[in-house]
Amino acid sequence: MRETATAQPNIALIKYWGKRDTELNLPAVGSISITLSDLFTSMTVEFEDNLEQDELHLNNEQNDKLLPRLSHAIDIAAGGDRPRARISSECNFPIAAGLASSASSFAAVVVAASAAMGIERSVGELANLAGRASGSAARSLYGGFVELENSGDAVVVSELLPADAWPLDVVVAVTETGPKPVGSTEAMEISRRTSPFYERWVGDQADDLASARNAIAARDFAALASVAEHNCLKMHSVMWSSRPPIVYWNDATLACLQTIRQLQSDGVDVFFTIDAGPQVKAVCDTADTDTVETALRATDGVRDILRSGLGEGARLR
Ligand code: 2P0
Repeated sequence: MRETATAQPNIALIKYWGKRDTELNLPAVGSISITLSDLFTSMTVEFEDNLEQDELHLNNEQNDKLLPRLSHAIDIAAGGDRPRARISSECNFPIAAGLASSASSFAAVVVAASAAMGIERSVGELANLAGRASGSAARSLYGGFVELENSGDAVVVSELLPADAWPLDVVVAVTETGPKPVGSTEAMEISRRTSPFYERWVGDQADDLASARNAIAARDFAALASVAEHNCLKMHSVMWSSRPPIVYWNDATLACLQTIRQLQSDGVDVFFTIDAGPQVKAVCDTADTDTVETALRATDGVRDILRSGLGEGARLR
């Protein structure tokens, strides 16, 4: 009745923003991501008949704030009539700041809870359960380059290319360490209801997915850079044009984009992407990682740098 699973966050290159079914948490658009190797969340789930309610310890401290969503994820994996669970989590990077901590947490908790209940499930089934807890978590069940297809009543997630087939690095410029002003779940609904660009965003996603899929198959860095930056800025345009506006960026976010533009004009293979937070993720050729890190470290307002390669999907430890 006790199992531990580990999962890494993933960074979307073609973004998920908006839901077509909030009840089942089904995304309105497909997405393509890369799973990281060096940032991780480990989750231990222990079911205990004598426990009155679920308990969560995050990095050895009791945490009641994240407990409701994790309890819900365990209900999804183990059923609502399950015994109560003692959950303990370790995470080696800042949570709730747009670093995809929810993806790795929910992927790991669904794998650990299923195993602790003795239920054997395929990776595809686990991805669907993780996705019901948090859309982006479905992608962290797989390693390398991952596509989530949005079709029917379930999501279909698959590996486009394994991590070692095209070694890229991600340099994260941390520009703010506190929690974000509005969570993605709520922000997506605001965008769906109010942004005049939302329908166009959903309608154009298939083209961006096809471009990214082709670029990944051909390992064409320039093509992937072009569609990933375009898709990211389009998602943020939807956010900015929502009412109230959803603006996750700060001064340093924009300064990092300028640094990356300069690196690109110096011939460095690097592109940016930004999620529901102010951090900038620079994706680069592994030969250029030190150059990218040095430039981002020297950028005004950058507080910290995290580096990662590409890694594998969620698994039992
Ligand atoms: C993504 N994001 O594709 C996009 C890009 C943020 C910006 O998926 O409501 O935590 O739990 O399904 O997965 C963040 O949203 O949202 C996200 P829910 P989730 O990575």
